[in-house]
Formats: sequence, C-alpha cells, structure tokens
Amino acid sequence: MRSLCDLCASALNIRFKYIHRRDAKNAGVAQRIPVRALRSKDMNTRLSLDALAIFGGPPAFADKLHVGRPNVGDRERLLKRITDILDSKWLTNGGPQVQEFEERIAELAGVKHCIAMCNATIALEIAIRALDLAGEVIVPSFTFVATAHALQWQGITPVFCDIDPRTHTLDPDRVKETITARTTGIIGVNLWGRACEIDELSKIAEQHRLKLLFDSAHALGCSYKGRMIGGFGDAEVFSFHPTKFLNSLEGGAIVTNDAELARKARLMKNFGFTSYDRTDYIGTNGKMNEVSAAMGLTNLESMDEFMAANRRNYHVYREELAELEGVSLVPYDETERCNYQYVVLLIDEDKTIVTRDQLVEILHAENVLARRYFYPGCHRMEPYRSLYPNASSFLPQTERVAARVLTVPTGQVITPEIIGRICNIIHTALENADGIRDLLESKSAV
Ligand code: T4K
Repeated sequence: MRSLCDLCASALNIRFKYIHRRDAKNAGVAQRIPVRALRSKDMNTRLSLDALAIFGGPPAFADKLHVGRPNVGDRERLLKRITDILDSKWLTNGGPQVQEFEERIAELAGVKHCIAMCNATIALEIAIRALDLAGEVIVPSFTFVATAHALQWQGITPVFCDIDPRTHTLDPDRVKETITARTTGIIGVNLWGRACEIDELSKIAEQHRLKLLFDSAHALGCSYKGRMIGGFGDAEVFSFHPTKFLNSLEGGAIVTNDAELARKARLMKNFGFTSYDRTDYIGTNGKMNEVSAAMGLTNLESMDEFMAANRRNYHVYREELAELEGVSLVPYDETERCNYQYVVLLIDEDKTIVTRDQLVEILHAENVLARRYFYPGCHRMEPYRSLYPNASSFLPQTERVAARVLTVPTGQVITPEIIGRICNIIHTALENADGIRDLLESKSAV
C-alpha cells in the first residue's frame, strides 16, 4: 500500500521510481530509488502521469503509428513500370514483370526456382499440396494463423508443437516427440526473420522421411549459417504483404531447388493448365499480377535502404529501453544477414508491474498501435480451440512467450525521434508502475 504522498509524487511525476524486486532477498518489497527526471512525450518537457492520453491528456501522436506501415521505393520508377504495363496490355498470367521479379527473388534467395503468387497463404497452400502433404503436419502454434489455416483448409491436421523460448521457433526435441505414424511433414516458421534450427529439423525430417517446408514469410533477405534463407528444406515460402519489409502490394512466392516441385507449383497456381485445354493437376488461381510484380521490383531496388532503416530503428529501441527493468528486445544474430523487420519487446510482468496488456492500452491511447503478435497462439483461435481444447497443456512455452510479446512500430516511416517519443511513453508508464496501476484501477472503478 502506498502513502498519499507517494501517490501525489507519482501523479505529479517525478523523481522516484519504484522497482519491485521479486528476488528472494527483496520479495514483494517496493524499493524506492532515484531516477532521472522523466522525459516527456516530445522529449523536451517533463510529463506527468495525467498527461498520458489514457488519463485524459492529448495523444502523443496525431496520426496512428502502425506496426505494419508499408515501405515504398521510388515512386517515379513504379509509375513508369505501371505505365509500361498498361501500354503492353499484359496485366497478369506470368507477364514480363512477374518473370523478372521471380528472377530477382531467386537470385536474392540463392535458389534455382521462384514461383510468384498472389499472397503467401496461397503459396503455402500450393506448396503443401505440391509436396503431397496429408494426414498430420507438425507446425508451431506461435505463428500467424495462416500457417495453420493453409493445412486445415485442405483437410490436413496441423499438429501444434511447442517452441524454444529462446528462439521462438520449433523446438526440435518437441518435434521428435510429436511425430506419429500419420505425420507427413514439418513446417518450420522462420519467425521475426530469425531462422529455425534448420540443421536439426532437416536431420529429423530426413530420419523420419518427412517433407520439410519453411514458412519464411518474415525472412526475405535473412541468412542462416551464412546461407540465404530460401534454399532450405523441400521449399520455402515468402510473403510480400504490405506489412512485410518488402511488399508487392499483395504477394507471396514459393522458392525451391527442386525442379519437379517447381513445375508442379507453377501449374497449380494456374488452375493446373499444361496447355490451352488440358490440366494435369487440380489447381487454383494463385497468380501474381503485373502491377504487384512492378511494386515488388521497385521495392527490391530500395531493399538495402529498408533494411538499414529497420536496423537503425532496432538499435534505437534497444538503446532507449536498455535500462528499463522487465523489458527486453528479441535479439537478432547480427553475424547473419537480417532484415530486422519486427521489433519485438518481451515484457516481464513480474518486474514491470504494469501488465503487457495495460501497456498496450496506454500505447494505443497515444496512437501507437503496438501489436501482440502472435498472441494468443493458433491453438487458442478457432477452429483449433474447439478441435484441440487441451492443446495449452502441451504448449507451455508458446503460452508463456505469447503472454509477453509486444511488437512496436518500425520501418521506413518510423524515425529515431518517433522511437524516442514512443520509448518515453514506455519509460513513463513503467517507471511509475504503482501510480499507473492505481490510476488505471480508479479509472475502471468509475
Ligand atoms: N506466415 C506468416 C508467419 C505470416 O506472418 C503471414 C502474414 C503469412 C504466413 C501470410 O502471408 P500473406 O498471405 O498475408 O502474404 C498482418 C498481415 O495481414 C499478414 O500478412 C502478416 N503475416 C501478419 C503478421 O500481419 P494483421 O491482420 O495483423 O494486420 P493488418 O493486415 O491489418 O495490418 C496491420 C497494420 O498495418 C494495419 O492496422 C495498418 C497497417 N497497414 C496495413 C496495410 C495492409 C498499412 O498501413 N497499410 C496497408 O496497406 O495481419
């Protein structure tokens, strides 16, 4: 319980912060330690708690800051390409822009074949079908729901496997335990652009004669042990959605070194047609159109700038939040090539006292639309929640990580100055945890 004086100091904001140390020595004891004067939303003036938008102050940002604001390359070049497309009267069905985009992506990923598609979800579905996956396929639950849906949509059972809390990707030991007689494949997700334990998963797949597919929606331009992501397993899938660091408006691709698989996928994305009036497989319409490819090509020309902006932003966040107890950033292995497209905070509520979800509320009120990717895990979303009601009991790490993650805005439009202001809000909230909690409680009691 805090004294009135403390509450006032906190509400007026000021010179002390409370850190609850939950170690054995100080269990539950709030220690008062001096802090630097709190910085403000605009970095120059000081901020009191009641200036936070959640308590009635004006939002720090007039416009909403999204996690997924698209990066856009040279407008003039894009418009020139679109004009050429319109003049050519060739709008889709594997036109010259798509062909060039496929070549560029194959080069970048160091693979023989790239089949561009309308989005990564369809690309996953086609890869799954072209690989003849059936029965059960092992996937992480800690991923965007499209990874699981691409299986379930085709009547294949996604078997959710736990992650390693350090990597946020499939735990190879848990994968081994999850294999049954019905298992036909494994889908590893290179989450946040950080590679799975690819060598381990490859060994397991080989030993058990399973197909290995990677959902690399986040991992374009990233490497694993010095080799570009794209050439591992039987195939990999990239996404070029606007929220991805390189977008083609909407888009996705299968990349592979397997010529037969590539041929099959290429036919399947075009209804299975092998000639004007003949199909060899069941197919769908998964084609990328020419304008999307033009956007993709234009953005590829600026890819290094996008990566540099993401890298700078990641380091600014890391620096700004370095001394904040209970908050850490999911690290990137900087010895590898990284696109740094997600800045993911891990909130340890035992230390921050303000919960992850309260922090989301505080940030949203300031127009900082931080996201809880990939909370709550696919297993807690329908139809999986009803199909596998006991899944939580064998996904403890997924549950733990999903409860802690918070993804904050980055990308081309986010500047160090903006990050400074976002981090100020986070500092203000967490350095005054008790005051915040009391004010939130009194607010909800009204
Ligand atoms: N596998 C993984 C691991 C994935 O993360 C994803 C997609 C896929 C597969 C499937 O890829 P695609 O089929 O989409 O190619 C978003 C994206 O829609 C989704 O592509 C992405 N992952 C996922 C992580 O995030 P939502 O529903 O959370 O957010 P959304 O699309 O509403 O966008 C977030 C924010 O970005 C918006 O509130 C506003 C901003 N935004 C968005 C768009 C589309 C813009 O500022 N401009 C835009 O054009 O799923």
